[in-house]
Amino acid sequence: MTLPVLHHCAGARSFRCLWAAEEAGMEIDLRMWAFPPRVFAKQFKDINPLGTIPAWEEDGHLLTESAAICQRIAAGTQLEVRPDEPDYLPYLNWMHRSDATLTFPLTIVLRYTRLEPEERKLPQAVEDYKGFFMGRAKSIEEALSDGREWLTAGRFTAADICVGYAVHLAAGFGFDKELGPLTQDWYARLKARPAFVQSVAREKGPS
Ligand SMILES: N[C@@H](CCC(=O)N[C@@H](CS)C(=O)NCC(=O)O)C(=O)O
Repeated sequence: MTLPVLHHCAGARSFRCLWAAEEAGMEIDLRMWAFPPRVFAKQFKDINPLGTIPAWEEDGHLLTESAAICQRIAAGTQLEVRPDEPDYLPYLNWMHRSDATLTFPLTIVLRYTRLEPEERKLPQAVEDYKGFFMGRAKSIEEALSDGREWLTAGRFTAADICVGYAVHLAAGFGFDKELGPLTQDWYARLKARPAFVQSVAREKGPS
């Protein structure tokens, strides 16, 4: 049997997929690349012409959207919220919000703090897009304000993984400390999950 292949860079959005696979107990063929592969491994474009991470190969198909890959991994497990469940629609919305609305502003922060050379750094863009993220992240605090432990369906799902990664990325810039208390507690619960810890260890590789 050929395992699905996950192309991953440590800390990149593909972490969602690695973590989801660990949570689901799904065996994958993990291939690590230096970030960004567009620069460090030109041959990566032969796998994913977009040059982006993640890339997921399965049954002759290529998936390049981290949330879609998580949705695929979650299918048939407790990580998915099925269409016949009451929280199916909020689940879908969180899955898409996780990248399009929450991760996007952080990529501007990442680019103009860490990836560009000194002369191309843009403090104004960093401040503005941090503001975008912080404003949009209030939706997480609001969702948790009724005492719920996880975002949807009364259990941990792929929505927690996908949105959790955005908060994890924000934490890399120290923004987590400025998030609401419920969001901070939820993020602490996410980081304490054995599959999260295992995924961090796995992306680091054998020590
Ligand atoms: N919407 C896509 C975005 C993929 C994406 O832009 N990935 C980033 C890494 S987190 C990337 O590959 N950036 C490097 C580049 O564009 O060269 C997803 O959710 O997977």
